[in-house]
Formats: sequence, C-alpha cells, structure tokens
Amino acid sequence: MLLYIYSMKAKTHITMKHLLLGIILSFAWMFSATCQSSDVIERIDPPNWWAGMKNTELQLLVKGDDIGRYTPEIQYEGVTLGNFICPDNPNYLLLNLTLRSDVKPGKMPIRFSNDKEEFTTLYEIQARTNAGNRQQGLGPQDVVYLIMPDRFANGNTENDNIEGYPDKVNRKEPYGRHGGDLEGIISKLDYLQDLGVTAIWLTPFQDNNMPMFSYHGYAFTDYYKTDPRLGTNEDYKRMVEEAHKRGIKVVIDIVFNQVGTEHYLVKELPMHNWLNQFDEYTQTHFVGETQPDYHASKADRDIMIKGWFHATMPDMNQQNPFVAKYQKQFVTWWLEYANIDAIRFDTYQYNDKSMLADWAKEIREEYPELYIVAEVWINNPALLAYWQENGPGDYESHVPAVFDFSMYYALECFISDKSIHEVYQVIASDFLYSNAAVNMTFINNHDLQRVYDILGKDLDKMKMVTAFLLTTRGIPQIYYGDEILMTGVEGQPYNHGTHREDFPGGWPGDKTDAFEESGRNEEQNEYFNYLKHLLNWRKNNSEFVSGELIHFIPREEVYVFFRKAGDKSLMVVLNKNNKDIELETARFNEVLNKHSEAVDIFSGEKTGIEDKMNVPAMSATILELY
Ligand SMILES: [Ca+2]
Ligand SMILES: [Ca+2]
Repeated sequence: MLLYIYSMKAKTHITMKHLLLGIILSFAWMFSATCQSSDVIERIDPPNWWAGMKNTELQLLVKGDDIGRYTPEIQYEGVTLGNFICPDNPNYLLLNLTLRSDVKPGKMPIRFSNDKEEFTTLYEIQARTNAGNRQQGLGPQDVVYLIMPDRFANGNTENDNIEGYPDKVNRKEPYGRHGGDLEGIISKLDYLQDLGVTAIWLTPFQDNNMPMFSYHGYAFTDYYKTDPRLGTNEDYKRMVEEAHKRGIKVVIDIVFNQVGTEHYLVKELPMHNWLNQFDEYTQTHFVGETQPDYHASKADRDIMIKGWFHATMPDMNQQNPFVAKYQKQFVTWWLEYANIDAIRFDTYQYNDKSMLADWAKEIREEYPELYIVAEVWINNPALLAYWQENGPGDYESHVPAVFDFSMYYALECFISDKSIHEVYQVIASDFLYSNAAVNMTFINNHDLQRVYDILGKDLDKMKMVTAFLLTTRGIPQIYYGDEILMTGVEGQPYNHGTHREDFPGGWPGDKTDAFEESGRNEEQNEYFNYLKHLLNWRKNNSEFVSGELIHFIPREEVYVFFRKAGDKSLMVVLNKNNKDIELETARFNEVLNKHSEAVDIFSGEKTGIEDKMNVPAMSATILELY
C-alpha cells in the first residue's frame, strides 16, 4: 500500500495579527466542533512534549477511528505543521511538527476536519523543569545496583493484581509475577544509600500486559505507561526524586529491538512495514559478530537484525523512518519527564545500527551529560570495542560505553583451572577501547546464574572477586541480592525465573527480612559488611578508582595492580592460591618508591612499605599508599 503524504505551506513569519487570528480561530474551532475529540481520538504518542528542546522536530502518532480520513491543522505560535501522513491503516495519522525554540508552554489546539465534521483536541506543550540533578550521567566514581522491580520489594499489595491484566501474582511460579513494585523500591532507598551504591538500574517498568512472563518487563505493550502492577508514571518520577535526594542516580533500561505481541501498535499495525516480518516465522541467529564483520554475508546480517528475538516479541523495523522517530522520542520523553541520569540499552546488536547511531548522537546533543551503556553480549574485547564511540572499525556509535562481558567471562578463572592471567589479559586489551574506564563491569546480572552459586558458595572467593570489581577500571554494577549472597531458588534448577528470586523481607509476611541485620545470618552479614565497607570507602575515595591503572604480570596466581591519584596510590593484591603467600615487593618499586606509608582500607592499620608482605590465601589486600 502507498503512503499518502500531504505537505502544508510552512508558516515562516507570524505577526501579532496572525496570533490574534489564531487564538480566535482556535476558540471558533472548539465551539464549532460537531463531534467530540474523545469520540475519535484514542491516544496521541508522545502524550505531551516540552517547550525549548534543542531538537525542534516532533512527530505525533495519532490513533483514532478513521482518523486518517481527517485533515489536521495547527494554529499555535511557534509551531509549524510540516506535513501529515495517513499510513496504510486509516486509524492512524502521523503529524510532523517543528517547534520554534521560543515556543510557549500551553495547550495547543489541533483541529481535525473532513467534509462531514470537525473537532479540536488539545495537545500539551509543557515547560521544562528547572529541577536540579537532571541527567547527571555516570562515571567511574559510581556503582550501579540492578533491580528487577517485580522481585525486590512489594510496597503496595493493592496493585498486585490489576483488572484487564491476565498475568496474576503467583510467587510459587518462577516465571510468574511476584508483586514487587516501585513503592517497594522507594521504601528501600535508605537501605541502598546505607549500603553505599550511587545509582540504581531497574529492568523495564513500562506496561507489559502480556498473558505470561510479563514480570521481566522486556515486552513493552505501552512505551509511555508504567505497568500498573509496578505503579504509575508519577510513582516512577517520585522514585527518581527520592533517589536523587539520597545521592542515588537512576538508570533507565531502554528496549528498541522488540515489543510485546500485545502492543497496540502490533495488534493494529499503522503500516505494513512497521515490523520486520518474513514469509514464515524467522528468529534472529543471535550471532552478533555479523554486525562488525566486514566479511559477513548480507543474509546473515539481515537475519541478525530483522529476525525476531522471540515469538512473543516482534522485531521493530527501524529502517522505517516513522518507527525510528517514534522510538527515539519515547526515550527523550522519559528522560525529560523523570530527570533520568543514564541509559542501559538492551539487546544493542540486534538493532539497525545506523538508526542507533543517529539516536545516540541526537540524544546526547539534547543531554550532554547523559551516559549510555550498550548491552553487547559478546566475549571478545575487539567485538565489544567496535560498539563504543570512537572505537575501531568503520562505525561511529556515539555510545559512550559497553558492558564488559570479556571481564565477566575472564572471572571464570576463579572457578576453573584457568589462570588469573585471563583477567590480566582482558585489562591488557584496553587499547582497543576508546575509553575502557567508563565501560560497565559486573560479576552478575539478571541474565546470569547467581555469582555466589557459580563460585561454589565460597565466601573468600566472593570477597576477592568483589574487591577486584570495585577497584579495577570501569563503572561496577552489582545485582540485587548479591549483598546477601543469594543463590537462586532453593531446590530448583538455575533458570531465568530462579535467579530472579524475591529478596527476602521485601514482602509482607516474609519469614526473614534480610534488609535488616537481624534477618541475615552470620555469613550474609560478613559479606554484607565487607561490601558495604568497600562501597562506602569507594564513594569517599573516588579519586583512586578514577585514576590511572598500572598492573604487573601475575606470578604464581598473584595479581597486583595500582590506581594512581595525584600523590597517593592504591595497591591491590589478589592471591588466588589456597595458601598464604609471602610477596616480595621489589618488583613494584616504580610505584612503591614514591610512598612511605600504607593504610589497609579494611583494618585502618598503618604500616611502612615493607620488602615482603604476607598475603592471606584466596584474598584481596587493598592498601592506600601515601
Ligand atoms: Ca505490589
Ligand atoms: Ca531487530
């Protein structure tokens, strides 16, 4: 089917006379309406916009019964309706507007008419907020705490089940909904501040009205609405405000690649090519290498980005410019609405990469401090570096950071016969990145088996891996429940449902409350206090973790590195042996010679710089050097 594109003569000069005429006409339209806008218009996306955005282009997607058979007109000072498009489906209309930078906030009338009738609807252009702490970005001084909202804390049992949402609460079902929500997260912000994290990342909170598996949030059914089982948009905004008050930034999880089959734009497509569709169901092959690889076949590349991620998650056709604009705008809308600081970008390699590059460039022009980290799930620093801005290869992503999956996989050396040299080698490959210091490092996330489980419930290893994560380069991310050594659902095999288990104490009536010291066992408290100490030390000594990293070749499974901060240095010694080691320090003299005193960050004990130091088995020693 063809697209029908109508051009309207652009208004380039607006006088006072035009303005008055516009106002009079606007009122005239409203009172002359022969049908109510509420009868016809179901929704407009985005639901509102803001005055004074740097990007002056705005696309409105209007949905309503036969709305495509109406002609829209806008008379509002500072706004030009460039063109409007009736796509294949007459129940949609796409309006392309230009908003002058000095457009005034207000309710902008949009008049719709045809030979039979006319009506006017009001579209709100809001003033931008002057609130502080807006889009602050993240840096190496930060530590991100990942939360799956359905599984963290249930602050409002009234919203557990919502009429019209068939996926009901069942805490016994690992893939079911469990009832956690935004109110629960707000109630635990003091706990998180005390723990010492400086940012929270929530897996998606947007509407996921799917018949099953809706708890994970990655199958949007409405881009602009918080899932009512988690709360309201106002609750989300309040959560950000409350987090900011406590010095905690907020990361939003953005999904462009797919939506849920129950999304209104899937159930009633605006255009035949709104989604990527094949003659028969085609899944992506999940081989991300096909994107940077200049030897890759076109067929392989196409199926990577156009194949569906899952049968319940249709693939968005971002080569359709209307889809691209629609997706770009919903991110800006959330950032502007809720003053979010950073973006975690889901399934990055599965999208059209030129569209993503345009988006990242545009949004960082709007919000220069914004931090974006792309989920590129690949265990190879070269294939990761390709996706970072100013990286190798012929592609410019404009994305500041990627998740360091190479580092994650190198940590396997702690559970296998592999050498700690694996970790050294990952760090030695940092020349590939334009800026390894801002990549996000992690030892666990919602897609991976619980780290304490992987480490064989070995507390010493857990502490050592944690110490490494929090002192090497990068922005560390930890996963909810790591602090209490969660290992998945007892007696059930590892799968997505079971390593996204409920935080004990998050639900009214839970037998134990691990948010409280008294609700944690001895081992949990030992680790909790270790992590808390490290996080709070890190928060107050961020100059070390932002500084230059110098490392030495691991010998006999002992890995030593330093972080430099002006006249001070940090010395980290990881001993992966099951026995104590006497470490000769002469090899590190290029750093040690500059210092005369060492302070252990855990004990606070001061010593001189000795020729030999005792390093306990399977441990991390962390010393501030003066
Ligand atoms: Ca709830
Ligand atoms: Ca795709």
